[in-house]
Amino acid sequence: MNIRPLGHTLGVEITGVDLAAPLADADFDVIKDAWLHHKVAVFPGQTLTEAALMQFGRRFGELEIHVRSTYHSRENSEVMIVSNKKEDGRAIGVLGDGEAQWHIDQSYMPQPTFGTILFGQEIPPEGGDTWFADLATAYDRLPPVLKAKIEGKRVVNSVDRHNRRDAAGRPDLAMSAEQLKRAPDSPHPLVRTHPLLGTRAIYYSPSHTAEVEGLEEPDSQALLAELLPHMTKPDLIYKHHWSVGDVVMWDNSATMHRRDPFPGEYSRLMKRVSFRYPPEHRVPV
Ligand SMILES: O=C(O)CCC(=O)C(=O)O
Ligand SMILES: [Fe+2]
Repeated sequence: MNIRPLGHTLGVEITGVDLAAPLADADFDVIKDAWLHHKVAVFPGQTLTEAALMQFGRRFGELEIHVRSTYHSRENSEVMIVSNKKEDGRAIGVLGDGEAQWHIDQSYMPQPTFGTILFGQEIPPEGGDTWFADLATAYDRLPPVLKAKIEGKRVVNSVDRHNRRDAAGRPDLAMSAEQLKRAPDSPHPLVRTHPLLGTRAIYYSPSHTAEVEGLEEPDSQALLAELLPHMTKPDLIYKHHWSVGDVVMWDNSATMHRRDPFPGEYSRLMKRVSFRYPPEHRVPV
């Protein structure tokens, strides 16, 4: 295996490994360690069936069944389709060809997801880049006054409010009452401690964080607006330009991500699994 850092503070490229083949424990440990310490890991040139993708994901933890069940793969409910492709006039995947704004995956769940693994199966020639921001380094670098201001604060994350706000003309975002029951408004700490590393990171998901608890609405929005520029400084970003066969995985305890739009005449097809924290670490602290 060859391991090469990609960004200033986050991102690592790992080559010389076939993720579809059974991974020796020692190789898996090297991969997990590199991923955790660099927050985003990129594995170019992979060929993965859904079964192989699930098998790789399961090495890290129990696979999550995404609440947006409309976009589960037809073969495996653990696999989510992220795509603009249509079959019989119906979207087979979530997100279409539009922008996906900054967010932390499933931060709106009572027990958010740990890592997300995305496999690029069909990639447009332009657009659709995925940007990652390092929220642990962002936290470390906050001005002391702002750090003190957010210490001990909690936020409410709400996919329902996100859907209502952003779903105009986006039928892919709509969720049923049944799905919303699994994803009720969820309070979480605004600064979280990484369950395995002990490091701290800002835990603000711009798409999903509706308010800071205990603050009047204008103060709540002002605090979140004050934080955001510290989370998106250019040297905290790794931007991934996709090639077919790329596997990219990220740690939702220490990063957020967004995706560029791409021209709708091209097809983009990604297969996605995500995995849960160990049982004792499922609720962020
Ligand atoms: O389409 C992408 O590149 C990212 C999609 C995304 O946000 C996700 O899979 O969680
Ligand atoms: Fe995401």
